[in-house]
Amino acid sequence: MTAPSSSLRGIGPRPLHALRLAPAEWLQRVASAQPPLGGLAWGWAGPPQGTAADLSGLAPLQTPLLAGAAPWVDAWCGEAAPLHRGRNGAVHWQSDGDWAFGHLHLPEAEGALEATAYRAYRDLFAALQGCGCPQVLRLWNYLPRINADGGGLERYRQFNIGRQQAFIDAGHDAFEGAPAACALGTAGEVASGLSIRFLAGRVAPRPVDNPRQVPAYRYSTAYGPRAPTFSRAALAEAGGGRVLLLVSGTASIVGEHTVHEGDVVAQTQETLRNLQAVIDSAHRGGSARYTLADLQPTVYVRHASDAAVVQAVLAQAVPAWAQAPCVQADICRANLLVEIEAHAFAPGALA
Ligand code: 3EB
Repeated sequence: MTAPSSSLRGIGPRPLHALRLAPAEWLQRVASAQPPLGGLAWGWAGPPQGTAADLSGLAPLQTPLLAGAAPWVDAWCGEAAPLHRGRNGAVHWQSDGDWAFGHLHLPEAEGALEATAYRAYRDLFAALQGCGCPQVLRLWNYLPRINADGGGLERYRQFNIGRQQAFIDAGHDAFEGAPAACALGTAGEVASGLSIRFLAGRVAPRPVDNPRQVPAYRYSTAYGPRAPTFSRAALAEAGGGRVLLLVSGTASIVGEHTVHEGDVVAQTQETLRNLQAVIDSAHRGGSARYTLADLQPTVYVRHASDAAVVQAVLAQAVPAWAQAPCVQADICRANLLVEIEAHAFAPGALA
């Protein structure tokens, strides 16, 4: 059996941590007495399957790193052991009783992205019920050819239809209260399939909005027949008297429209203003305080050739981000050139 759940102990969750690790450090942790719940592997396929190290909660991404970037793993770790693991269809998860991290990969039949997204989320929600951590805090979505036409509708918009319907059918908030998320392209062909990772807990996070932007779940039909299902950010008590801020993919959108089309410098600057607005908004949700420099960012650029200028803008605005990890990926609107997601822990409590 696992350690007693903290609900029985009558106090908040045991601490959650996020660590950026080199692959060798990930392997050490997997072999340790306190293995990670899971992680996102960037530019690394993990150890060969079936080896002692196993993939242990690791979900490699098919998004290529920029030239010269070293592979890394974004690991999510609790402090309790042993972990319990489970599987529901394509969904795999590990949990310490307070936190769960999971992943799924579903191959896609040509022309069936909406159904694939629906099935992925239906199975994901079923897995959450079974794992004792029914509240999703953060979702990472990766799909091939995200901006391509999928038979009269952009593939990202098809994905949004299936995702929103699955939220509604499972009784999860598809509008106010939706989790933090991102949705990016992968380098593969359509058949390579939809990949989702998720972080979940026992307690629903507090959604955070961005007053500069229309909530994505209220986008007009100009951006597709069904709106994307995510909040701009989420706050969660993370144990140890800390609050975790999870910032969704953030881009150069004001109101609901893309601004600075074709200008990657201005898009990066607008994205920074949006990130600051999300932080300001998060401060109204409790006593934890964050600055841009506190955030652990992941930067996605549509064109690898833009990476240097984006990194220069970021390093000037936020010196702590001089080494921000930067990945090439298609972003979910064809006119967006850059997107930044982030998370941070700070001492405090929710209001
Ligand atoms: C935007 O603000 C940019 O569909 O889950 C950012 C974060 C975006 C999450 C998602 C999409 C998603 O609309 C795109």
